[in-house]
Amino acid sequence: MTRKIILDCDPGHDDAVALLLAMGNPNIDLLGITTVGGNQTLDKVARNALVVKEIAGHPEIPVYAGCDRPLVRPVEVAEVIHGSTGMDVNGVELPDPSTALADAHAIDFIIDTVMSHEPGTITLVPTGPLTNIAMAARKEPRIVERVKEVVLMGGGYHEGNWSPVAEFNIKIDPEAAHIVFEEPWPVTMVGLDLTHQALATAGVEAEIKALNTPVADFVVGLFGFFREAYQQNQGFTDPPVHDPCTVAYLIDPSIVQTRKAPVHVELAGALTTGMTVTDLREPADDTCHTQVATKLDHAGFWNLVTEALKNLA
Ligand SMILES: [Ca+2]
Repeated sequence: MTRKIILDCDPGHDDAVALLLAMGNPNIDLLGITTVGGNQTLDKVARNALVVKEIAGHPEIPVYAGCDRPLVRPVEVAEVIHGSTGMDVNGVELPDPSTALADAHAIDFIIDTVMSHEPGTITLVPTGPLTNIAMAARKEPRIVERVKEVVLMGGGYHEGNWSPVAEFNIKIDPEAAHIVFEEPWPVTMVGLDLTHQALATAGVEAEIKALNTPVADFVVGLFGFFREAYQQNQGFTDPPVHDPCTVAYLIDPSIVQTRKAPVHVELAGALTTGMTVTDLREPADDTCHTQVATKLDHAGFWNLVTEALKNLA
């Protein structure tokens, strides 16, 4: 069954891989790409999205720019992880995009798409701060009951990366995350507990390199920069490639195990602002509309990514 999705992202090395997986897998219908200020400023991540679809050979997919800052808090970018462009690569020259941004705001594209399709057919896949999604839900509240589900990369029930207990996407716009988690649509939190299992090991990289295509070279270049950044800043040997885990879950849910649990975002913590406080006490109440990703099938995940890259070649 083909899944119609909107990928709301801030590319971003792992966002780029999520986009490639979505464009290269036949079971995903990527209706549009919306961008949000996050890993880098909005102008940079929006341009990066244009570059990724160019490399993927899918210039027809529209890219919409969205919010350039969090709802309440000041702009904060992750330059130490993603570089000055937001998508720095090692050893590859990136093309200039031949397409321009679509002439509408990301929030309006999200609303118009959800309202013009049958209820329960559109899945939102945010892999950046949740600013656009929260704003869309506030501007047109009827999208909440029409969206099939929200499958987001962000948060974590035991792990943090932008603070001891908070993940970047949630930490920099916790008010937006609060809105998204509190609305009654089904939400799957693909957090750090899961994505830290999605390591781009030397073996994974060798397999992708062996594809010997421009798309594969791009991904190897992404991994090169990302690996060094994670070694220098986060104490990892291999970089965790967070964002495509969301798309992989939609393609094949057996690759990402989940469990139902209430999640609430801390907004007023002295030490814990942006924490996704997850109640893992069993059983979850029947009204619980949130679940968290727990365990990744590493081989199955990377197999999906590699197959998608083959399809894009
Ligand atoms: Ca991202």
